[in-house]
Amino acid sequence: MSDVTRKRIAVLISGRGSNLPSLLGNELGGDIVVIGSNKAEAKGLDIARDAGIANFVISHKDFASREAFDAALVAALNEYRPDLVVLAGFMRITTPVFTQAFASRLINIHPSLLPSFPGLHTHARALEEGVKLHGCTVHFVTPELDRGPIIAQAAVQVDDDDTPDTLAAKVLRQEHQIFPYAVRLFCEDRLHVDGLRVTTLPKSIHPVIATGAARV
Ligand code: NHR
Ligand code: GAR
Repeated sequence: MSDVTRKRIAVLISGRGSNLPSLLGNELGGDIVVIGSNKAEAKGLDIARDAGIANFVISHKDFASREAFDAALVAALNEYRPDLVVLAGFMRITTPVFTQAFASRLINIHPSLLPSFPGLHTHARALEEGVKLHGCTVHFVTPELDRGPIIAQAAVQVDDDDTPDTLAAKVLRQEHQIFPYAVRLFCEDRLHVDGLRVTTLPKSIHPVIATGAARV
């Protein structure tokens, strides 16, 4: 894909950044131009530094309201002109100040099979509820928490001896498969959203190639 069509991707994290290696190590049809965190101690920032990717920290603790924090985050991200903003283990609930700024170009990975288990502590809750299948979801972010249109999901089996930690590890392996896949579909302009339903358009011939072929 030519540089003109490659998307500029911004990623937000809060912790280890366990999804970053899979995003950095797969062809996304776009480039990660910046990685931001709301926590200065986030280990994922080291991954950004090691990869030579621009990075920033904006601590939510420095702001009096969620809206003020979100406005600062929007301003910081906009400096990098992102086509897509990816929440990859970002742990702050955002307000409409944030979701409207990046509407239709904001996605999140959530560690459950949504709409089951929105919010936090998903693995412990899945075990408590006794579900036999658990998993992860990549979805567009809307103002309503963990309720946006679903792009991709993967399921794992819950075994009798699973603990929240073993389940989290199993789910993470799936996250590393579906997250780059979903980002790539977005970057290739192949996602069509109709209400809560996302359908995947077939890979189209690049317009430049199509024009060239027509001239032959
Ligand atoms: N913002 C909106 N508007 N909509 C979504 O769907 C969002 C979002 C922001 C983050 C990620 C989400 C997840 O995948 C996400 C989706 C944080 C919390 C939370 O309760 C819940 C869900 C998600 C992220 N955070 C606490 C808060 O008060 C702080 C917890 C902490 O710092 O550890 O913001 O799970
Ligand atoms: C992943 O399981 C991701 O789905 C989840 O955090 C893990 C990554 O965290 N995201 C959320 O729970 C969002 N609220 P890490 O970056 O610390 O490895």
